[in-house]
Amino acid sequence: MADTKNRKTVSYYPKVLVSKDELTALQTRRMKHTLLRAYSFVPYYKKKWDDHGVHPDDFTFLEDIKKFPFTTKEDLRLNYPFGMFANPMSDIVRLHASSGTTGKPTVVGYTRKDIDTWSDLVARSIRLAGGGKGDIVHVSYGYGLFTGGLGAHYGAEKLGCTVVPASGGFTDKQVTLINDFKANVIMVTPSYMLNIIEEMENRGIDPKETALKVGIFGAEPWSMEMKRNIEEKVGIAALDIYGLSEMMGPGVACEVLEDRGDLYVWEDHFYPEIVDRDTFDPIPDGEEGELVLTTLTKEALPIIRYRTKDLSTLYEGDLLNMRKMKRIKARTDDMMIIRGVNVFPSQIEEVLLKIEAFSPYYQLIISREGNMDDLAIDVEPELTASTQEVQEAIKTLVHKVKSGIGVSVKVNIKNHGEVPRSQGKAQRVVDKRNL
Ligand code: DLL
Repeated sequence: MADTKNRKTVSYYPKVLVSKDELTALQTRRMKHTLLRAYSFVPYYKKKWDDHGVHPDDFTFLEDIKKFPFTTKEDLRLNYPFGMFANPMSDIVRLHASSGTTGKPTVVGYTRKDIDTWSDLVARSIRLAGGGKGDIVHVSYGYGLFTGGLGAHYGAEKLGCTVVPASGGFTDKQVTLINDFKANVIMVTPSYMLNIIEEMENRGIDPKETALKVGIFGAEPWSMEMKRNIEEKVGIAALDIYGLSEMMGPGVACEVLEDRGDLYVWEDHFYPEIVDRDTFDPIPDGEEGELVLTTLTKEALPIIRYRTKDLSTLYEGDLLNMRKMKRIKARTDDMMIIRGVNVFPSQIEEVLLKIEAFSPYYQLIISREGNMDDLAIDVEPELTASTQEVQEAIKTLVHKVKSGIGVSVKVNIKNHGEVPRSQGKAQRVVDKRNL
C-alpha cells in the first residue's frame, strides 16, 4: 500500500513517509504509553476510568480506544488551572490559554519536549505547504496566550526561515513590513488577511506585486470561496492549517501543496476519530461528524478522545499514508437554527462571496420577532459597484440563500468600513436574541 503512494515528491520530509503498517504500530505504541501516563499521573483520568470500568490494560489495538470515555472542554475547566497536567510544574516551560468567552479559560501546558514536538510539526506543516529555509515568514497570528503566534513562530524558526513576529493589529504597519521586508510566506487568520489586503489596496499597493507566494491560514472556518478570493487578489497559494490549543495549537493538520484540497492529519502525533454529532457513536471514514482527537506524544497534557466540536470527515489521501480530514465546515456550536432550518455561517459565506458586487466583509445578525428567529446579513458593497448592481446583488443573495440553504434572509447594506474588521478570529455571528 505504502509503495503505491507518491514517495518522491515529499521526500524532503521523510518522517511523513511511513507505511500504513509502520504508522499503525507507532500509533498503537504511543497510544498505550499515553494511556498509561494519563492513568498514572492525572488523578482525574484515573477516577473517571475507574468509574467507567476501563483500564489502560484494556487497550491492545487502536480500536480499543473506543472503550475510553471522551474528554471535553468542561473537563479542562473543572480542573482549572493545572489539574490535568501529567508533569510537576517544574517540568512545565510554557502555558497558553483559550480566551474563555464562557466562564474560566482553559489552560494548557507544555514541557520542553512538547515545545520541540510542536515546533517540528509546525515546521513540517510550513514545509509541506510550500515554505522553506530562506523564506521570510510574516506571522500575523496574535502572540500571547493564543497559540497561533508563538506556535507559528517556533515552527518557522525551526525550519530555518526568517521570522517577522508581527502579531495582530496595527494593520498599516503590517503592510509596510510585508512590503519592505519582502515576506514570501504569511501566516494569519483568513479574515485578518482580508483586512491586510484592504489596507494594501487603500495605500495603492497591488497585493500581487508583493513577494508573497504562500499563505498559511487557519484558526477559524473559511469557505472555499474565501480561499479563491484571497488567492486571486494576492496571487498566492492559500493553504489551510488546523489546530486547537487543547491538542497543542496550530499544526495538528495541514494542507499539502502537492496534494491540494483538505488537510493531512499528522497522525503520528494525533489519533483522529469521527463520531456522530448527536449520539457520539463512532462513525466510519467517509462520513461527516464531530472530530475527536487523542494526543499520542504530548507529555504535559495528554488528552484522550477530546471532543473538538469541529465538523469534518476523515478519508485516505493520495500522497501520504496519514489520513486526510475535510476542511472544517463549522463548529457544532456555530450552527444557527433559523425557523427550523440548520444553517452554518460558512454556507452563507460561500454564496455571498460569489457575488461580485459584494465585498467579503459581512456579519450575520440573528434577532427574534415574537417567537420567530430572523437572520439578516450585514454586508458592504464593493466600492466599484453601481447602485443598480447592488440592488441586483441583494436579490441574487436573497434568492440563492433561500433556494440553496432554505432560509429567508434580510440584507442590510452597510457603508464602507461599517462592518467590523477582524483583528484575529472574526466574529461572524451577532446574536441579538438575548440582548
Ligand atoms: O485556533 C490554533 C490555531 C492557530 C490553528 C493558528 C491554526 C492557526 P484555539 O484558539 O484553541 O486554537 O481554537 C481552536 O479554532 O477547534 C476550530 O474550531 C478552529 N480552527 C482552528 N483551525 C481551523 C481551520 C487555534 N483551519 C478552534 N479551519 C478549533 C477551521 C479552525 N477552523
